[in-house]
Amino acid sequence: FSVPRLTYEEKLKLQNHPISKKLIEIALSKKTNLIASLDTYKSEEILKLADQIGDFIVAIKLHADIITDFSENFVYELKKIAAIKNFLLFEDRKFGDIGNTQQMQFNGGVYKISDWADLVTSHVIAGEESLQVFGEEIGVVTIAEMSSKGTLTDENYKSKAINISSKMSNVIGCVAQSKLPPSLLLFTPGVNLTESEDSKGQQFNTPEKVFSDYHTDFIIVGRGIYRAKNPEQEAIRYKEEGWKAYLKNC
Ligand code: S5P
Repeated sequence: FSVPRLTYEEKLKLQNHPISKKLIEIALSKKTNLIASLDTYKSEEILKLADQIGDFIVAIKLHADIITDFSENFVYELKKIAAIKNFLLFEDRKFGDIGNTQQMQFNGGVYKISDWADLVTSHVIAGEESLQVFGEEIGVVTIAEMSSKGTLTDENYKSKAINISSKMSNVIGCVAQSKLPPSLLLFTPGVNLTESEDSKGQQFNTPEKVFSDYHTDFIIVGRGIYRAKNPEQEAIRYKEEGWKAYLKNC
């Protein structure tokens, strides 16, 4: 897409969904475009990290099914920290089934995602109607393109996923590794300041690269923060690098 880079203020005017508005408002007020992916096993560890890094992020992304001791109390405590520190909760469920099954996975089971998540990820593999089941309150972020080596999300898949995403009023943006139409927010994982890959197919870029080349809106950082000796210090570093890269490229 040969579109000019928009500022967050300009992007805010294009948003119709309360969650996308909220995300951009948080970004502007805290001067951060960082989403921390806290992919750790223990709820206590996630709560501790959330408290340490909450001031420097727009959202915490979780994989609820990684957590060994997931509980209603954990959700309660995490929501408390999110309210105090002003960030959103993003469940990276990557739904990928027919609408009826996705609806049950979204509302039921152990995690009751619809009770607490502000945002969820979903594949678009099952087509447009499968996304309707998430309703209008949650911000849906579709997976248009993956960061890993050999992913099947080629240009054809990606453009179809983007087309569907643009049509759906509950979809606020996409996970991708390239530019999107300006009405969709771009979330880019695979961001790391020191590593270029892992041993399991992940490919990393720097914040500068994803802002200059992809015009991303939000960087998603996992191991770069939660695996660091000092996660708070690294969250500050990614926050500053991400904001600097945004200002330089807008
Ligand atoms: O294409 C993708 C999509 C996602 S949501 N590539 C990804 O890496 N992710 C997620 O982002 C992945 O599931 C993980 O939670 C996070 C990246 O973590 P990191 O440790 O590699 O930074």
